[in-house]
Amino acid sequence: MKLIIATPSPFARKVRVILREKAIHCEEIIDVPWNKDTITKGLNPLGKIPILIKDGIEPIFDSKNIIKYLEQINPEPSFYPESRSKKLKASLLETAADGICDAVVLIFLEKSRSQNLRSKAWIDRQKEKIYTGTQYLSDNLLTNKYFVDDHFTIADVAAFCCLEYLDLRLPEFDWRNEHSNLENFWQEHQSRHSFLQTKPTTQVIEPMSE
Ligand SMILES: N[C@@H](CCC(=O)N[C@@H](CS)C(=O)NCC(=O)O)C(=O)O
Repeated sequence: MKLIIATPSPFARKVRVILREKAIHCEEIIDVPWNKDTITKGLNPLGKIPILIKDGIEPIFDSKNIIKYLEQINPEPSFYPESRSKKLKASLLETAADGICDAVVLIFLEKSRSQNLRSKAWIDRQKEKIYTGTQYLSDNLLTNKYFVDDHFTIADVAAFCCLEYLDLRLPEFDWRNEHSNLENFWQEHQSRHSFLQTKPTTQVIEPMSE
């Protein structure tokens, strides 16, 4: 089994964390999906990572689909709660954390365009999503150790990956100071092996043609 990743990607990181937590061996292949020679072509019609490649089945793209598949082939430990309402809560939190990351990616790309083409209104629109999304995470965590129930779920994985992605790409947003409960959550989980082994790092990407 192979997983195509990019080293900064919070979406790939969610999958990488789950692989480690479930002790599933999987080779990780590093790609730069923004570059012309990306290996995503022919594997994901959307040209995005992460993509899981396994003999005998078609490539699985999108982190949520990959994690669902990993849950099927290796159910323990499970990252989605049993109860319908808690499962929904965990999924909503995952989507909020992913959505924050989507907005961060859009700002990063906008800032990589030449100065005269950048839209401040567009950047501000994405920042608003980041702030309201982070507020949502904070409001749902309260002073708990885990987002849902008393278990480590996909919500915790997605939120943690999201927060460290903010550190990497939007360090000017001081979420630790704004939301002390998220900072406590980060402190609580930051020494987990699956997180330490998958810390995000930047990649050099080709300049985009205007
Ligand atoms: N919803 C997707 C998002 C994946 C995504 O946005 N990946 C980015 C890297 S962080 C990508 O490959 N972008 C390349 C592109 O949009 O061309 C998931 O959860 O897997």
